[in-house]
Amino acid sequence: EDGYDLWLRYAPLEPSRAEQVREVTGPVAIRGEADGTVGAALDELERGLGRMLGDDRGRKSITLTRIADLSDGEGWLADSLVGAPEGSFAIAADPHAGTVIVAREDIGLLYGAFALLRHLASDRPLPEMARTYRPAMPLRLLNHWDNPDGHVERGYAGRSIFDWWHLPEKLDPEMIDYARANASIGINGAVVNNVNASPLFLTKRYLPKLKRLADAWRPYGVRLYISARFSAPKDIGGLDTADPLDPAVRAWWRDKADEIYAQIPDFGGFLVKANSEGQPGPQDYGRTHADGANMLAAAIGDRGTVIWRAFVYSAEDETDRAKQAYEEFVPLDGQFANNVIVQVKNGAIDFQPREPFHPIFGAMPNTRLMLEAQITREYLGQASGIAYLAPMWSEVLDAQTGRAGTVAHVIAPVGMAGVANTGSDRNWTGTHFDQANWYAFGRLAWDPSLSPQQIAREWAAQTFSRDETFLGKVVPMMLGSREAVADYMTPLGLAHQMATGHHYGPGPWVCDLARPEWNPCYYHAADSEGIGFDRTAYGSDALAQYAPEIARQWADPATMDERYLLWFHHLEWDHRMQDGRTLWDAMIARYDAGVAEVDAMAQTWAQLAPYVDPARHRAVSESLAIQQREARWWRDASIAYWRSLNGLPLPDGVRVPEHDLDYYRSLEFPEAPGK
Ligand code: BDP
Repeated sequence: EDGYDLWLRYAPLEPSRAEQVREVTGPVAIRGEADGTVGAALDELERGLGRMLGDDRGRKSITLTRIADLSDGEGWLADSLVGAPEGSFAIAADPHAGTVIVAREDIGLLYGAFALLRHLASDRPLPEMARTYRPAMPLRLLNHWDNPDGHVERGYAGRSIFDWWHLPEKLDPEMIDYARANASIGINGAVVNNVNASPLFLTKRYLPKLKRLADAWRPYGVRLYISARFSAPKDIGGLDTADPLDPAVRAWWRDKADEIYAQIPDFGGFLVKANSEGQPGPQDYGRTHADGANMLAAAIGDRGTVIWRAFVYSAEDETDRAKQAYEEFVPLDGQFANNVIVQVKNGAIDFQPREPFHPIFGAMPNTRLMLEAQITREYLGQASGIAYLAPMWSEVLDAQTGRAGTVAHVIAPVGMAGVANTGSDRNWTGTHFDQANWYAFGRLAWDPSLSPQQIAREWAAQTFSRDETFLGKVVPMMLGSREAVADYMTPLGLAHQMATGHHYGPGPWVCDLARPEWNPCYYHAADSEGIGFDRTAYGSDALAQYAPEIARQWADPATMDERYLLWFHHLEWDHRMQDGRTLWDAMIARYDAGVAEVDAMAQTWAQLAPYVDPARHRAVSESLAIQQREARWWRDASIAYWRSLNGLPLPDGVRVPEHDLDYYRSLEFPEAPGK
């Protein structure tokens, strides 16, 4: 086993499970046409059932049928799909005929085939399978930060999976397996290039390459999008401006959109990072984000969507970085065209191990908002160890905005995007457990009410083993892994303590970079007296961007969720925590809890050798050994640095950092992937 098959391994079922399954399965039949998407569904069922059941497919049958192909008397099968969103499907158990998958669109039949296989491959009781399945939100996208030269920004799984060099003639078979994997979890679009966008993707030379991919993915319901460089009319169009109000610029984008749609009729649209971290944008011409987005939206018309990112902060702006996106975007609420979506990161800084939800959610009721999460682990250990991210995403999705329900509710009419963690590594994601993050992202985008526990369980059952003992140990291990990372890196609401540039390892001592908000010191604000970023009314007042009831709760360290403590408060080292301990003692306890959790994960995994093939077992063990070392390094370096400021003794019995601070400061990692 090398991990290539992801969660679509379809390992043979144990005899007892196979016998139960054969009571509800059998030969596969399709009513009506079986090309394209439905053909893919049939192929997948053949592959999956063949591997799980062997030649004996069961005593009943599996029938795929579009609503339009139902016969008289079968209407009841479609009742639950009336008004259901695109992609919905139902699985029905008919005591005589066996299992029926019904959908309005072909893509629903493909999703239904995958859901059926997932259910059979998991350890769930079979009768639970018969119900209606509806996606909670229409757009469930991956954002690839891949460059034309094959480098993946913040990618830790090798080179890009997209071979722009050899497209359009050569289509790697991986491109089909990629689409299958996405379809299996309901992902229905992919932005194929980095938000720090090369204008190449808008050139005539690239169009056939893009078309080849779009054609290959169409049967799987994966629409192709590109990141568009705002200055393209200048870069490649021969114009001397990219001003969004300039008629020549507007015409250039309209022609460009027409050119793309002529080749790719279901092209998804443009994703734009504008006026952020040096990227060009409408503000270069004194125009607003709305002016820029609406200009592109006019070019695309009702054929697709412009997704405009809200990840902005500026070098000149002295305002708390956490406040800047809200300040720039909320005043524009209601000014964006209908086919513009504003894509907002889960938190107000940047994909940290823990951030409170972004205050924009709920604050722009007249704008279509989409959530951006990061699947690749830029700030959570990158390519080592285990950090299962579903608990982090659920924390945000379930957060009450105090204005418009939960974040999941706010984004339900629009969607979710995840910065992909795929690469050329044989197992796609660098580590085997990072496959779970790709999987969990898709599952949560389909249904944010799924619990991280359920997702971990079904992923682990399909990926490794259905054995009850195995699942009983691996699932809790996954569930605790992200909290462990938050604890040993940035406990109690600390953020952005990672070393400069590559973000690998600790750098709390970094204070002298050109832009204040690039420095870890800016975020921890620690000195001999205390630590934390004061975002209360006495500090930056970022709290005021939240709904009053939430701001009130978080304004008081005695009532707030202490996991966000130092995000909002600057406190003395001897501040009393809710349980009576001092802040210093509590911080050390969290660092130690993180290290202990990683040790426990390694021990648990060692016990699971009997359930996992040797190659994957060893790979995970080695990865966990790296994480054990990194957890100690983070803890020790951080504690050594805080002690250099506060001079406090370590609580009794607490381990002294292995090295002195100078040692940790001197470490360099030229081999860590740069940007
Ligand atoms: C940060 C990354 C940077 C991205 C940026 C973004 O460090 O590489 O370009 O976000 O999202 O997390 O635009």
